[in-house]
Amino acid sequence: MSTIERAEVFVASPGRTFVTLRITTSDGVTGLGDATLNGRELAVAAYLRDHVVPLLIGKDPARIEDMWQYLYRGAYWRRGPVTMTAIAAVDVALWDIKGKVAGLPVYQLLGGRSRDGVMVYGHASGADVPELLDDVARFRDLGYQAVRAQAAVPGVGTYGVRKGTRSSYEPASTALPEEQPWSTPAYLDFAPTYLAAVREHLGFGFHLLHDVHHRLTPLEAAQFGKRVEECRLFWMEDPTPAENQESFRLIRQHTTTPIAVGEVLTSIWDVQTLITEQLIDYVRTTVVHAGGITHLRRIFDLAALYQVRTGSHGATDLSPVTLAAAVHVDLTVPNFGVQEYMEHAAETMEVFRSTVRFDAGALDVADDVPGLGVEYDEKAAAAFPYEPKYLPVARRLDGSVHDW
Ligand code: KDG
Ligand code: MG
Repeated sequence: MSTIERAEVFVASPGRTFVTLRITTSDGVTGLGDATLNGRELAVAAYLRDHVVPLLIGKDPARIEDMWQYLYRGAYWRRGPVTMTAIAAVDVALWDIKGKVAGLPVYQLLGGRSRDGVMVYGHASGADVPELLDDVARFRDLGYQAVRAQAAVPGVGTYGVRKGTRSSYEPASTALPEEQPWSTPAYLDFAPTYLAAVREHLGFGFHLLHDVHHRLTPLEAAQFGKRVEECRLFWMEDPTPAENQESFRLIRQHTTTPIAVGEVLTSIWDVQTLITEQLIDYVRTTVVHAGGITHLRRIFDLAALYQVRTGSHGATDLSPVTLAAAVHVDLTVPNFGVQEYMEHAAETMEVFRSTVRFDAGALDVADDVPGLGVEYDEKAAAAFPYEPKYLPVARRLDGSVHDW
């Protein structure tokens, strides 16, 4: 029997920080898992190195389900982003190994293709409305069928707006969190106007998305959703902090704007009420933060029963390993909605050699590459030592901390 011989945890910052788990079997087969938790990376690296890697050695890499149960149920402390990200890294690495052993891409092991490609949405942003309109048009020209739009609120600014010519608005450039001002009234006055401007100038021939980043109360979110109904958004994302699921009942009673939630939720129990009460339209849980392919599929299957579609988180803090795993899952599930996609920095792609390809607004993987189709170049990674970076923190104009 093949056994797990080695499990290594790599922490490097090629463009931004990634934590990567590589499992090697006694037959010399390797599998990769992403273990990146933005701004709290070393907590997961320690959880893996100190508490999980010793449990893996000598185990059968083929028993993916049993390993998941062992790491989840076998530990007294359950759920939460650190635990679920660590379990995800092991789970995804084992799926990668299973695919390589079988000589099949992971999507074949999950039941095969349900679609030819995975529709993605890109991130358009602007320091003002004309800049935002140009950026949305640029994404349309690149072939995107779905675009998220965020503009800086005058006098306040908004997280999610790209700086300069960088392809991403993250990570923050400082070693300590940047503090950004926030004003809900200013946002509520401005955001509906630029979403309307996007439709007025660029039409309805593509899906338009918007991320509220958990910043509103349920009533404010209901008002916002109502105001933007004529823009026919694909979704309004994270209108209120997701830990209070009852909020969504109130929002639902007032607006038909579709709702997407779940990028910070990490288990099927965290989304159970949202899904079974049909309080959301899209579930944004991801491979990396929600326990890997094994657990994410359970969430997506539950969602399918309630006509909730998938819309996995996919910003650049999710490594190319997660992006590949997401595409394999998205290709197979019946209730796929959309996949978030931000191009990784060139330095990131020097370290992660990925076979995932973008074409005509969709991502796909090669049919003849076994496993996930991503390799980690340890030597290239050595040129990018770990650099701590944090997400910004929002403060209201009176100085108090606001929700992320
Ligand atoms: O780690 C948080 C980031 O990924 C953040 O940008 C996520 O709101 C986000 C999104 O929708 O991608
Ligand atoms: Mg978001």
